[in-house]
Amino acid sequence: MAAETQAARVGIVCGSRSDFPVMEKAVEMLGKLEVPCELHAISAHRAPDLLFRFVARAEKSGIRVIIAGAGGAAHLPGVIAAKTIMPVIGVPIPTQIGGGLDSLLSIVQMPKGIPVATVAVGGAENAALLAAEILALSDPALRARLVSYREGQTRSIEEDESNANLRGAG
Ligand code: RP5
Repeated sequence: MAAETQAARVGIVCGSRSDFPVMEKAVEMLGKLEVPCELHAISAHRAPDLLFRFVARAEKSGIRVIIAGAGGAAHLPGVIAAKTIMPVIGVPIPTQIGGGLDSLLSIVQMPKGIPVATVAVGGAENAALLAAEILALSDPALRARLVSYREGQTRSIEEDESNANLRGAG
């Protein structure tokens, strides 16, 4: 499923359509930052050839970072990372086991040699922000949008009514 019509710079893959509610948060965040992306559901164990085709195509297209979400014995991010030099960010999907502890450990405990940068369980927004930060290293306009995003979130906390008595305090 293409989330944008412009050439994608971030490829988002998850193991099942049941992961979409989590991974769509990454699509939304990248949209806010004006980073084109595309979202796919490709199981690493049920459709490995299709997954490899996706990675090979991503290598040749404008995709520069991959976000991969999976639940349970979550091998998808590691398998993708094994097939590409592009940075891969793993999103552990919440499950019935310890709220997603199985997914978290499966993704974060990559054996040496093939890294996967892992965010919190369900942390698709942070995966998108990290992907944008990687792209921003060579994109000053995107860097400026990230700075503005951070300023906005700081401002919304400072302006929260619960902090009214701290305004102007040294
Ligand atoms: C993993 O198994 C997927 O990433 C998903 O989180 C989990 C369950 O998949 P479905 O049974 O919903 O297709 O491969």
